[in-house]
Amino acid sequence: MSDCLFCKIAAGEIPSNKVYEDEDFLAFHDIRPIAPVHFLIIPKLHVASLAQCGASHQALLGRMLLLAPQLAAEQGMADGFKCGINTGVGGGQEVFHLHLHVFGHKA
Ligand code: DGP
Repeated sequence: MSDCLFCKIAAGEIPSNKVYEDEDFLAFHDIRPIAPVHFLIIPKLHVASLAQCGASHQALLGRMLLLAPQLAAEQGMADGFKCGINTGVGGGQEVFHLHLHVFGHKA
């Protein structure tokens, strides 16, 4: 989507502090961290929010979730981490491109 901030980050049109990238996902540090380590995992496919996901997104969601422990460990959160998906205006979502917050402290 041409006017989506995270699509522009995924396309490299807006710079980000990258944590991980593959064909389908990008992870980058949050610009307003709420913990010493705080990054976002996004699918490159534009999906506005978790509420817009259906059965066709099942594999995408599974792969996105499974990236969290892998990347958290790589970022030094050996003791554990928190995850969140803010969903919809009422859920505090500000950027309407699906993203998984992963945050915590280095062990
Ligand atoms: P939310 O939609 O409320 O789940 O959170 C969106 C998050 O995205 C928020 O924690 C701040 C982060 N964010 C917003 N704009 C940018 C940006 O341009 N670059 C980066 N790295 N993070 C951003």
